Amino acid sequence: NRHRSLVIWFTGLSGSGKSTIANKLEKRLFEEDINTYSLDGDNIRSGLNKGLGFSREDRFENNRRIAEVAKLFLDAGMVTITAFISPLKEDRDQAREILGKENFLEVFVNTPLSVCEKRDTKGFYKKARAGEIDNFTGISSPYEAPENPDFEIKTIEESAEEAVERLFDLLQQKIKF
Ligand code: GGZ
Repeated sequence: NRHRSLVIWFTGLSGSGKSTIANKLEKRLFEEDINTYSLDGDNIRSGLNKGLGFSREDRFENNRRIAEVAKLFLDAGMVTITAFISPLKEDRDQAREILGKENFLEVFVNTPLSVCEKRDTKGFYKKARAGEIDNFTGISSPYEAPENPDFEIKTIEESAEEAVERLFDLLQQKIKF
């Protein structure tokens, strides 16, 4: 079951649903025998990028290294999913440049800040509002929404399952030889 490689670059606020959707997508691709791998905070910020925080410079370096690692996976023939906030247009553009625009699919998980804050699954927003976390995206650090994403998911209008099916349909065309 041969296929092209591709990087599916998710962007969205903390709590927007990136990981949930990325995990379901990974499962869906795996079921179709597509070689896939996900990069996320659990396997990148805890290892390769341990020591990087959330300042402008550290986020830049976090995103740059993620793009470089994704490039290696791309060379290895994988359909690679990245699930990081990647809040700045400049950093996402750099990732697109590193990977080559034909290999890069920007997916905007568009959940309003008010909804992410209301969910507050990890209690981060509450802490950020209380000033207990600095540079928190959406509260005390900017999030620049993509103006022209390759794919957009509005999680208040669409379930994760529906979004994954829609995305999978697009990917089938993108990755077939
Ligand atoms: C944003 C933070 C922060 C600050 C810790 N700002 O909901 P989470 O917990 O699991 O996802 C967030 C994650 C963001 O890391 P990324 O590598 O995706 O960010 S970036 O692309 O901007 O480099 C959140 C947690 O880390 N977290 N402090 N200050 N998110």
